[in-house]
Amino acid sequence: MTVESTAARSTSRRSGTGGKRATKKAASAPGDAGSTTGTTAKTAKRSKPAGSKPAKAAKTAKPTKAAKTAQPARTARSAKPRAAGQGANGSAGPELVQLLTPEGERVEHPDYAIDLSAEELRGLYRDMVLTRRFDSEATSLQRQGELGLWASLLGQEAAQIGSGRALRDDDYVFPTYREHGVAWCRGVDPTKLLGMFRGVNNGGWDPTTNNFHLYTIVIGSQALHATGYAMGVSLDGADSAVIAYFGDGASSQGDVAEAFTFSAVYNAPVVFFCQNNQWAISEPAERQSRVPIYQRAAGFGFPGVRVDGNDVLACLAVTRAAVERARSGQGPMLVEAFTYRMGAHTTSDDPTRYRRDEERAEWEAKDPIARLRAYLEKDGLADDAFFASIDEESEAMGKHVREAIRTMPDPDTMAIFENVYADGHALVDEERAQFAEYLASFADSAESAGEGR
Ligand SMILES: Cc1ncc(C[n+]2csc(CCOP(=O)(O)OP(=O)(O)O)c2C)c(N)n1
Ligand SMILES: [Mg+2]
Repeated sequence: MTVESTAARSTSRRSGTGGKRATKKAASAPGDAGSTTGTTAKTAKRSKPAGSKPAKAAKTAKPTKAAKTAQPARTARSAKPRAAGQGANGSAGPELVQLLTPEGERVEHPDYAIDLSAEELRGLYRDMVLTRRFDSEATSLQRQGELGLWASLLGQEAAQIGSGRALRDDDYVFPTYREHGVAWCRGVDPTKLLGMFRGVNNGGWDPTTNNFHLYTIVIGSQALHATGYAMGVSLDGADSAVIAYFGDGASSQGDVAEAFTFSAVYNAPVVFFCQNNQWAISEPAERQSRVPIYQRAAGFGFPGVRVDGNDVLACLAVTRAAVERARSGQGPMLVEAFTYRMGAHTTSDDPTRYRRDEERAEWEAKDPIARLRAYLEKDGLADDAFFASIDEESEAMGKHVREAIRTMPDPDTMAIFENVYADGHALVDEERAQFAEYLASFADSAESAGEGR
């Protein structure tokens, strides 16, 4: 019995046979501030009360000969760190919210119910397949020299589509640089995501059109932007929710801790959606936190929950509950989507330098798309014609992306000096003039080279 295939309290069920919508349980399900869906309170050890007699200090004991001659022990850390890669496949724990097992079996969770029509389920499948196709096309385009860099989301489709489809149009999203699936759900033209990675613009879309902010490279900073925005939403008296995406590595950033503090204190309607893909480039997640990331929320005074990030239904149900909670004035919530980055960090990274090959193979068995497909097939929710039509659409998507990148206009070279200051700046003007002069010097040499021929 694996953790991934069994939620201890879950029972098998077919889709459409009942179950309240997750949102109805939102008020109580995700827990009151300070609680988690896990069982941490029971396991927390009490520290000694202040003033109690300290244990004999180690320094009073005479050192043994062996101790004197031994190399200094690696005792600086309270717990021995595991080697990089170990633990990346670590157990997600019994607290993992799951509604679809890796084998495609539908299971129930007492706090997070969801009841989707066959059409909605097929829609989620389509979203994930097209997102993956777009992503793999972009990786290929980088290899062909069309993009400077690409950050693949391979393996994280369920976390992004599930959470993205839980949002309303008036909600606002603050992504990292990897949220291509969320962008798809927001209706951002996928080809617009490529501009920054090609180096021809600083973003490529208007964030106000789809309430999808520009990609953010400064790790964790968007958690603060989201919190400030959510505080503004509250002040406006609106009932929109805000969602901030970030990774396991970002959870160590001060910005994220500050965002947690401010959002809790101001009861801001923000959902923190952490995709724990188990790696921050070459640093494994166990080097970011000694407790599961979702449990950190309790210390800030709001609930956290760990969801199977490769289960699109669970991600949808949990995020729906979290955004409904935020809209109804109950403040922030942390969702930790336990998933895996099947590809490299970016196309500049070589993961074979720091992680085991078997790891990826183990996670391929939990593939988010394969598991939804297995469920659709087993339960007769989609037929061959449907899957064939998605394959066709996927091919068309690939073609569209390739054509778009090859016809993407290069920016004016001098555009780099635009949009630095709203009202201009003397120093930027000086640099612009110097650069123009520098470029002009090439024109002279090109002319003289031509004369000499
Ligand atoms: C403030 C800051 N520090 C360092 C970096 C370099 N950097 C880029 S991605 C990354 C790792 C992020 O890992 P994680 O938050 O887990 O997100 P993932 O890429 O795994 O989705 C780092 C350290 C950065 N962009 N910004
Ligand atoms: Mg990560």
